[in-house]
Amino acid sequence: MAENKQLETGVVVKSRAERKLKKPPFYRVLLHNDDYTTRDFVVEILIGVFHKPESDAVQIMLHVHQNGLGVAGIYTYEVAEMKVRTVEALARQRQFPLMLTIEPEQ
Ligand code: TYC
Repeated sequence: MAENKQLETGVVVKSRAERKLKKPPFYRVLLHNDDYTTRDFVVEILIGVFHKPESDAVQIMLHVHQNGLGVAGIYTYEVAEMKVRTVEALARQRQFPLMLTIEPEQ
């Protein structure tokens, strides 16, 4: 890692390289609509994997169904990745083509 620079004032600043290397701390997990995954399954994973209350889960599912895309949750990259893998595994067991993606929050 690049070394921090100490100015004559005693103020420590990060190098441009170090600032640029830093990844955004939070990522959105996006749910994508499709014609085959059941509404019940989407609500089930929003409750079971994304820990949404049932009323929120139904709202998110309907939003995705109507708009094509929606946010299932916001997490650090590692947690977001694990949620996606978990849901993909559950969806494939049920033969659903459900798709999820991850994007930086800012
Ligand atoms: N469009 C699906 C249906 O009518 C429901 C659905 C909602 C599927 C959200 C995927 O991410 C999704 N059965």
